[in-house]
Amino acid sequence: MKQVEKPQIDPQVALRWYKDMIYIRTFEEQTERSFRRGKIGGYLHVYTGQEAVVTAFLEASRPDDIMFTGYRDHPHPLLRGSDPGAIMAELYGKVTGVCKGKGGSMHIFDVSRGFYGGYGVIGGHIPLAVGAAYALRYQNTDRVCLCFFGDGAMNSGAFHEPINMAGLWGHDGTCPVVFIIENNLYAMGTSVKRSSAVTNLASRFDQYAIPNEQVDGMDIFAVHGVASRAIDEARRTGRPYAVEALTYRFSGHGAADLFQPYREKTEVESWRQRDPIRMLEGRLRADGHLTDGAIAEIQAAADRMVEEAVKFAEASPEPPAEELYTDIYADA
Ligand SMILES: Cc1ncc(C[n+]2csc(CCOP(=O)(O)OP(=O)(O)O)c2C)c(N)n1
Ligand SMILES: [Mg+2]
Repeated sequence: MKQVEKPQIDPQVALRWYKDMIYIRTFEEQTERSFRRGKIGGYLHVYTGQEAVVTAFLEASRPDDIMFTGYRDHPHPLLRGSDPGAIMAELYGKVTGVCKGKGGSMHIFDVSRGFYGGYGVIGGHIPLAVGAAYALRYQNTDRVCLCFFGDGAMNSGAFHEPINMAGLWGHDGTCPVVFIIENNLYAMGTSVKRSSAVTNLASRFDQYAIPNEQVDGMDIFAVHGVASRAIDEARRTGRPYAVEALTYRFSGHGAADLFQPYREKTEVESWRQRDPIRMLEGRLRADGHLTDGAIAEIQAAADRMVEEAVKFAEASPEPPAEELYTDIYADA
């Protein structure tokens, strides 16, 4: 892996990252509790462990840039400012949800924040993101598209066709998309080693003429450095760029994956030593920018926001039956 420079970041900015990561982890931990209490139905996949990736990429992007991801999709809109109550209500299937309770955990969508979903079909959003990136240039803007996906998605057919087109359109400067591979080592219970002929996933983009690099996905400073470079490059040139973030998920694949027979507890423990939140916390503490008191306050503020979101979701009504017939067809 290429060593990245660690620029001196303004401590106020690093503190904001810290608060953001605490916020999204607290939200995710609450969703797991709500799922176990039967309040959230269907599927639930949380982002715990991977926080540095989305936080750094969103920090490096502009608010008018757009993004797509798979089904670990709660943090993206939350960090772009979507109302946490509306996101929680969506998971609860309530009418006040950001998609009126019809999407659920895997299909969050908030176009007002540039968030184009939230997809349950593995790799299915990659062609959409490539098309959207093309549209951004076609409309003469300098906005870019961020497309997050997992290591498993790279072995789907839906990966190769759009990546080829992105590389091709990139020759003309008409595809400003940044592909963010979140390599958390597993696709459900299957490890990268057991499923990928080439395990340096970034290098696969060489075949499509797309510049690429790997980064330590647990170190937010490193991710932010690479993210800034990749996004600036895509914006400036209109060409795609790929970043493989080496990360890890601390929870099971989904809420039903309790026993995790495909990995050793010691492996999870050793990755927890590199928890992205604790790593940033350690650095901020060592530099004198964070005290025990401040940590407790930040956690309490996140707890309050999430508690409010739960109260709102619980108090909200179910969608009425007529809602089954709305939002089915787009108005031409
Ligand atoms: C087209 C398709 N095939 C299979 C599945 C079943 N499936 C759900 S999650 C998953 C693994 C995806 O792993 P990865 O892309 O690494 O994402 P992660 O869960 O690690 O974030 C699979 C195969 C699916 N949802 N869609
Ligand atoms: Mg994975």
